[in-house]
Amino acid sequence: MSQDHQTLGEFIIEKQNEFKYSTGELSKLINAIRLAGKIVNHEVNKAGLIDIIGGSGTINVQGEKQQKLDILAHEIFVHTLSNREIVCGIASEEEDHFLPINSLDNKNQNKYIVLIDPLDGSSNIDVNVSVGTIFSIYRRISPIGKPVTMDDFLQPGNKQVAAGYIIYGTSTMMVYTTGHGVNGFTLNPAIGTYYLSHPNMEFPPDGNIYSINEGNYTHFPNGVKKYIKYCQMEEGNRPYTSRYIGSLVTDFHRNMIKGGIYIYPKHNQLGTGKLRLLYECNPLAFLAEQAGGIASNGFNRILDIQPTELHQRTPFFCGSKNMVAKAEEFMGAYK
Ligand code: AHM
Ligand code: MG
Repeated sequence: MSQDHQTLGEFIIEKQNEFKYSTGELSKLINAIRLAGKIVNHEVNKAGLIDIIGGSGTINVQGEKQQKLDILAHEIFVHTLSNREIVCGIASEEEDHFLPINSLDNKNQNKYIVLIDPLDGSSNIDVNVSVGTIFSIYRRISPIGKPVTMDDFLQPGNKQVAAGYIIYGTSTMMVYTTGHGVNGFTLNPAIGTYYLSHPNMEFPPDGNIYSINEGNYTHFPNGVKKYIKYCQMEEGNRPYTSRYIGSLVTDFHRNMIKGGIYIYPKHNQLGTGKLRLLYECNPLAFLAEQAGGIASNGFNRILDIQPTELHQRTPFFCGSKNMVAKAEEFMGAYK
């Protein structure tokens, strides 16, 4: 990446200046996520060495206890965000309850809360497949000066102020939106700086990739079964090609660049989807819409769902707008 490319730090400052009355709080928060992401990236990159320096539950050569990477990523994000005193609460896929953040000097004065999936797809780490961190930022609705409440976290996705992900892949990227389009930054690991590599990312309106775990076929709703057959039919630009990594951020990222649809439908035996509305679906839905795509539960817009619990799950249909619209058509026709 040449020096002509804008760095993420420069981009954040430039964008902050575009908001007339901005206090810089959101910029600081995104900066903290950028930093935590770099630390997690460093840990993820060492994953293959764990067998050499000591596996989970053992003591490594430095005498430190090894931790599972998803727990470690959770702790890195929570520490980085709470030490910098820029959020009033955090909810993580790795914790049952939300964490109120109160600092002694700055008692509950911060206005943002963060929801985070610290290391999504972590079962892929053992086989050296890309994983990601997903984050979602809201303005609190409870009064400043008081501890945060559950209602601050149970806001519909359409209230998000910012959302994004960090993908720890062949290269590490941070992709985020503050509601003005989607931009992607690639980390130059030699100097620890992210550069704007993917400005104004957009889902192509059509694509030829469908991403779904077809091993669960018998448990899928009829609409999804019929849609899969439609994807496989020879007509126009079909059959589509099937690509499923099983690492949500990675599947989403590829589909956004190439055009495609990701589906994690309701599992008939479980009665729900697998993915979490607050930590996974809402932030990716915000990004998808900002990139000209669609995110739905098969019938309705993800961002309009009123959450009732922190770890709520939902079916998820997300990607290129014409493809998701077609899948929704099948869902409606074969209930
Ligand atoms: P996780 O939060 O426990 O990592 O689970 C989420 C992951 C997603 O990254 C991925 O898309 C999905 O689970 C894969 O699930 P499955 O193995 O059932 O296809
Ligand atoms: Mg997850």
